[in-house]
Order: sequence, then structure tokens, then C-alpha cells
Amino acid sequence: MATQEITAPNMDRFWNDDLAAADPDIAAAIDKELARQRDKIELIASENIASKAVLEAAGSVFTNKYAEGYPGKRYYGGCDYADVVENLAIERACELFDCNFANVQPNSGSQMNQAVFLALLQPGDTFMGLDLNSGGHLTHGSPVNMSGKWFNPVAYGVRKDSEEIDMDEVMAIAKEHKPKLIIAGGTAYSRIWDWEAFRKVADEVGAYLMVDMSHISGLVAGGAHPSPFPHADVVTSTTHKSLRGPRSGIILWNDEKYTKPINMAVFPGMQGGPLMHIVAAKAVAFREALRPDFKDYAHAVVENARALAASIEDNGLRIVSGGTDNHSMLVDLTPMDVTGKAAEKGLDRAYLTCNKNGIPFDTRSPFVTSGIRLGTPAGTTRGFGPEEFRKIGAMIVQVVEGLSRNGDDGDAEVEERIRREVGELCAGFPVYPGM
Ligand code: DSN
Repeated sequence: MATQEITAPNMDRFWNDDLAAADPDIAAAIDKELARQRDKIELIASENIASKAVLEAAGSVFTNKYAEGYPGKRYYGGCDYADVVENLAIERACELFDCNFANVQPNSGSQMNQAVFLALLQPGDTFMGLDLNSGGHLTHGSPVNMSGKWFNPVAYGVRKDSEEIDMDEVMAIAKEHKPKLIIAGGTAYSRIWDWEAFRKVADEVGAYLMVDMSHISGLVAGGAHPSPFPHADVVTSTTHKSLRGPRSGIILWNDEKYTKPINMAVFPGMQGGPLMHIVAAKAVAFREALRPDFKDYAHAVVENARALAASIEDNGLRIVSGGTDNHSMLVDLTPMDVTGKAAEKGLDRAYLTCNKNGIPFDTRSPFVTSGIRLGTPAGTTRGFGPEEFRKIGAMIVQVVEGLSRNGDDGDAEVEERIRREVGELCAGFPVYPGM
């Protein structure tokens, strides 16, 4: 057999090519995504714009590192700097949310919640969560999610008249079903959560109280929404929404008795090696959120949401529950007989990005819906204030009116004019100007 000469691979391109040279297709998609974020107005309530520093940490050499285990107790060598990063992330998370313990390894919101279930429940156990149709989350007991398949979820909802959570009803449901765990928190609920009242319900039936503050954790960090501590046993949060960090999750608690079950549930229960580059980016985001100016940001998010909601109502559409106390709102499109699906598409044509969303007691399917969900965290990060959000509210209603007049194709002239107005607004508030 002829022997083949083996030559050392040429690594020049490996070390030196930037993305545009190494993979023009992906580089082009990233460039287009940057342009989209710059040129359109981001109104998805669960999205934000992370800082350059967060992006840098997320794209760092920690992507190469395995660090299964926890600081000081790893299953791999070479973890000195991984320990530095993870310890800083833990310390900063505890300082930010004024709690004793944090696990900063969950890769996502779904995994952080699954880890709490693994730590505190057994398959088949009963737990309570806010109904998805009332603004809850898939991982809080939806029948299509693991939480709804492997456990026994009992839902609480919002009242039909006020569209707000009724704590008397929560108490009654808890007494009837005796859940082992109660989840407070949601994805489309725009009112203040009464953590203390949830604690009373949990104590009454001997349940754990878990708060999933993913949507509002930036507001909690900035003092613009009451903290779930000291009321909750365990608090979970994603880190990329109002908190403005990388796409990821955290678990927080005060009582040492939860430390072993939660840490064991995250690793080795749910996950293997933590994404150390993302843990580093979380640490950076927590440091940013500890700065005094983050308080200003959090309060501005709420003030802007109030301005947006008021403008939408003044222009003729209804806000679910009559307003907002946080970063988000649900717009009821039924007065103009427009679906959420058509509105999401029409608004996107006008360079306003949002998502269709069911409203409480919606008669339409989740793929169609009678509402849209809007939020102000990303717009506030780029510098918009109440004046800009009032303009955005008027634009949104004009697009919806076009859909109401002309059907799903909308009013092309109105959408074209609004695209121009969005362009003018965005030009005054650049995103990632140096990139
Ligand atoms: N998908 C997120 C949201 O948009 O609210 C929650 O996980």
C-alpha cells in the first residue's frame, strides 16, 4: 500500500481569518441582524440590547473551557479563571438581588425552572402556576411542556372583570388542591405581583413559593418593582430580558437548606459543563446592573411603558387590565376586529417588531390571537423616552387601523410613511454605534 505523506495542517486561516473571511454566509446574516436591530424598533417585551462588554464576554475564549462542577470542586483541570468568573457572577447576583445564594449555571429559563422542579418535587406532584392564557409561561404547567406532562399542574388565572390576579381565588384553589409548590410570575402580566400575599397562600397550604421573575428582574434589580425576597423560597430569572444580560438563567435563594438540592439539580441533574463564556457575560451584566444608572434605566422602562400604554389607549385601542405597572402590556385588538397574527405582520412591515399574544379569555387560537404584547426594555436601552414612546403608540394604532380597513394586507401607504418615521426616530438613537 502506498504511504501517504502527512503534512502538518496549515493553521494560518484558523488563527487569522475573521468571520467574514471564514464564513461569509454567517457573517452576512449577522450583519443583516445588526442592521435589523438598528433600523427597526424592538418592542418584544422579553428582548433587550446587551452591552458591547456583555457581547465581548459572551464571545470570549471561555467558550473553550469545560468546568463541570462548582468553583473549587471541578471535574476538570485548568479551572482557575473559570472559578474567578463564576465566583464573581455569584457574588454580584447575590448583591444585586439581596439574597444569600445563587446558581449562575442554568443555560436557559426553561432549564432553570426544570432544575427547581428536580430539586423540590417528585414526578406526579401537584403545583400551581399562572395559566398560559392569563400570561403564564410554558414551563409553569402547560400540557405540552415537561412541567405539565410529568407533574400535576393546577392553574390560577386573572379575573374576567379586572384582568388581574385575584389572591382570594389563588388561596381558594391552593386550599382545594394542596400544591407542593406555587409559582408566581409570568410573561404577559403587566401588574405588580403581591409576593407577600403569595407567601401567605404558600404558608397556608405548606407549599414552596417559587418566583419566576424573568420578565421583571431588571426592574427588581433597579428598584422599580418590589423584590420577591424575603417572601420566596426560590427565585428564578432569565438574564436577557429587562436585566439586559446574555441569553441565560439563574436561580437565587436565601435558606442554606436549598443549596445542595438546587446545585445538584443543575449539575449533574440537568446539565453538564456550564457555558462559561455565558457565565462570564452574566457577571458583566450583573456589574452593569449594580451601577447607579441602572436604577434610572429600570424606572425609565416603567415610565416609558406607561407612556406607550396611554398613547395606545388615547388613539383608540384597549390595554388589558387598563394599563401597566411594569415594562410590558397586552393590547386588545378586538375593538378594531384585527388579529394578533395580522398585527404582528403589519407592524413588522412598518419596522415595528412585536409578537402576537393571546389576551385573557381569548377565543382565538395561540397561532392567531386577539392581541399583541409590547415592551419597553429595548427601546429604553437605545435612549427612547416618553415622547418617543407616545409617537410609537400612535404609529402602532395607525397600522392596526389600516389592517382594520383593508384586511390583512393593511394600508401600504400608511405602512410606508411609518417606515420612514421609524427610520428618522432610529437615526437619532443609534444601536451599537461603534460596530
Ligand atoms: N419566550 C419568553 C417570552 O417571550 O416571554 C419567555 O420565555
